[in-house]
Amino acid sequence: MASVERVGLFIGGRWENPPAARRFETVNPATREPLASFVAGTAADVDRAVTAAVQAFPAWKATPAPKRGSILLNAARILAERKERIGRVVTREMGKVISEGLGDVQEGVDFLQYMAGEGRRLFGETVPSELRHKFCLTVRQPKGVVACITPWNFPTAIPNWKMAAALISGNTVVFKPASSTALCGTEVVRVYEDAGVPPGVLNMVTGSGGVVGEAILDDPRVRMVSFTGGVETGRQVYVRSAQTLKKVHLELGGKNPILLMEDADLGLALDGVLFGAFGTSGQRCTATSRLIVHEKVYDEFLGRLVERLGRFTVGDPLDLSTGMGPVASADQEKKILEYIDLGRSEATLRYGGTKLTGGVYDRGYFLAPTIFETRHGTRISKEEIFGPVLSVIKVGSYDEAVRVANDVEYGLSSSIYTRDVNRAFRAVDDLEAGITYVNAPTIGAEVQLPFGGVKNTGNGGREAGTAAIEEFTEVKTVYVDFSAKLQKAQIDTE
Ligand code: UN1
Repeated sequence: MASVERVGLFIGGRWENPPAARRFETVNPATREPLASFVAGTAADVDRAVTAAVQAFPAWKATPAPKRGSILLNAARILAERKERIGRVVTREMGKVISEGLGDVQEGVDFLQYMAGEGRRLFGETVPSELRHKFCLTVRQPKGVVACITPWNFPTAIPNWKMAAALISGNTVVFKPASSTALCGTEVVRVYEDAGVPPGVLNMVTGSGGVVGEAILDDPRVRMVSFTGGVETGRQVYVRSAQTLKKVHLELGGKNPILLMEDADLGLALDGVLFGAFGTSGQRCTATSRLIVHEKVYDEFLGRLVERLGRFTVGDPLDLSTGMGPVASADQEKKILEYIDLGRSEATLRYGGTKLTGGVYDRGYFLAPTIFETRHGTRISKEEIFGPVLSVIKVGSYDEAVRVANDVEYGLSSSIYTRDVNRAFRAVDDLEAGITYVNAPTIGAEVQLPFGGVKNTGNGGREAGTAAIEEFTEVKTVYVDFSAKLQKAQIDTE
């Protein structure tokens, strides 16, 4: 432990590194080398972080939103300057290939720039009154202290999504990054600190969900929690937050389909399926985990897909020629291999299905990209695996494809490949998902549009775009009566 960087908690603008604190380390999933060590925060640490956020709130709320925006613009610039270095930290700590590590950071830069501009909007509404000489409008106000609890799969992008939206809205933040990517979370916090976010406005407490997460959820001073992660944890976050009547924003799982129709451009679809299913080793909420293929092109497409996978490289994620890196952790590897075993018993393995061994593979958590041919209804075709495992399902028609696509508990992203414009627009209507792509895979959301899903993917919220502002603000309704007399709504009806 001596050789790795020792990161502290960030509370009230100070990095705290109590020598006696319990600590944990993050590990490079490609090599199992330790990267950095972190404080395993306690309930008392959370209490101090929330107190710091409460104390910083009035001044931050009173800071004009365009001024808050200029601080976020500084953060965007600093993050862009550090993109190469932090992109490598993403790859080393989480395992996604370097082009995607850089993309993770870029998504934060984009979002900070976008949210900086929101500082000059934060629009309310003006609405006519039913009475004379009365003016009605709404303004957006911050909620107070909000908590951002983020996952390991987009370890810099998602903290930026949540924190930039929270901060431009005038909230103060307690941030708990995923434990396995705490260095990425730390890098983001350092950017905000260097950009001039005042002490106490952003606080980071590292540590476990069971200790730090629960202390955050139980604190009545935290008015909102924004959580991205698995559906089971999301459900626990929701239930636990009910005690303090927090607003809960949840982004949970997906079982995202590509519908491949018989008239599709198969070459285009091939690139899309490979990127959608095996990008980030399939560890995106938006990953393509189901390929629903029209029977007329099924054999041809599957043959081409398997042939392409034969030339797909798995290996060192820092190497620019690598197609897919390791999965993110030993836990991930174990869970995915269990699903692969299940798949062998209930479906036909068409490609991969193994842990890779020998050479660099023995140092990390490397799995082969895996394809199962299956009928709709098997567990691998319906449950979120969160790994490089694609279920391929044959259908006889567009209507059957939609029925299969919709018959899962999730509804985050979806896609159709077709050249028929009518069918493309019908899919936009028919697919039960928060996002539908036409002739593009299920991944690749842009920050200026709302992001989120239906059914068990969440509880109705959206992040990114202006939707994020709605999530992180309260609406205040203002009535200004300039008639100089008492006017009674609903009673003075003449
Ligand atoms: C996630 O998988 O949790 O659309 C977020 C995408 C990325 C964001 C994914 N821009 O795949």
